[in-house]
Amino acid sequence: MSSVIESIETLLVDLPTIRPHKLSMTTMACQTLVIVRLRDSDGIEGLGEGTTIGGLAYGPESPESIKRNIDAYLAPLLIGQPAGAVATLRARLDRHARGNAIAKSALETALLDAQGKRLGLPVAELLGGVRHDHLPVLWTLASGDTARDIDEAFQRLEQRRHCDFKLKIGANAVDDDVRHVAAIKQALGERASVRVDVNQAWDESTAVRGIAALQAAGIDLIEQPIPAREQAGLVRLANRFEVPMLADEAVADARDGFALAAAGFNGAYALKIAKAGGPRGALALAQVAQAAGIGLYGGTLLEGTIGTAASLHAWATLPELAWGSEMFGPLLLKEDIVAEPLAYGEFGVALPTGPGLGVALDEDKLAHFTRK
Ligand code: MUC
Ligand code: MG
Repeated sequence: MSSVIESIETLLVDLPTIRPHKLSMTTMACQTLVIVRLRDSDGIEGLGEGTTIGGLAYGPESPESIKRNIDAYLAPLLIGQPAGAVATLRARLDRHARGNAIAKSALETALLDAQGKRLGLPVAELLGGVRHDHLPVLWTLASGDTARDIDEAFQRLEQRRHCDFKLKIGANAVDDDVRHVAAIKQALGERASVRVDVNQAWDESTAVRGIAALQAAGIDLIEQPIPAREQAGLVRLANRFEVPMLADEAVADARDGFALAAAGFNGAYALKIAKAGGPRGALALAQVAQAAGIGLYGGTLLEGTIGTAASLHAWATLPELAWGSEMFGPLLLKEDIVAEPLAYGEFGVALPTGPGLGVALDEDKLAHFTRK
């Protein structure tokens, strides 16, 4: 008889960050991962991760709601079902539960990991096949201190870890933010690409002023300057400036991507498995973007190794990431819960090999960092 899903366990895992990470809406000193352990009747275990930023500061799902909603509503929809029917099971989750994209992403990841292990194939092979086994990864400078950010950037360049940098702005007055960004760009010069993420903090007129100054300072990409729902405003900004706009919170899945492209947006899209309800949904958005001639960027919600690996397996199948990726989440964490870390180097990261995600848990560390 074919394998069925026997149990789904969810764990809240609190990990300290290497330094405070300042975004427009919150400052993180710790990251909470929701780890999913899905066990099938043939003894195979699938791992998944659902992670967000700053409790409820980033979006409508918190780590606690992700865990609770999986336990109470989503897991019961999967228990007893055929384990390998990933597409059917994922559709079942959408039919019976609205929203909760991060929780669904964690479960889809666990289903894919288990199925890959069952078939002896990496998740990327289940998603269409590997086109790139080393992906570019930028670093986010967000210590809140200009001199410390410049030091950090030079360190990363010297280590050949990262050569593109994203700066988190929007928490301070625009003029202060522009001064901070321009100082970093001036210090790095042509050695690095410098981009900013405003995380929705500006209104449109503030954005016009801020973006004009950032463009003049040589910034390469402006991420989500205005609120997610102001799609018309984002289209206006994209058409007004030469420096491209990167839509992040404004574009979660393929439908959002279609609407924004149809409205005349000509920037780039940040793909995130967490926004799209899993790797498959993120790739569906990628296909819409490709059809519309919109460039892609591999995004993160600062996941740990499991969520980052799941994203890498998806991005590895794409023909091109015009803006690279930001799959650095594990590097922001002081501690990890996996046996082998991802292999970062040469300004990127290697796609993990081995069946499924290619990631194994370190049970001692997991037990130590799991919330009691
Ligand atoms: C975001 O909005 O892009 C990605 C990198 C980072 O530092 O925060 C995230 C979220
Ligand atoms: Mg962003």
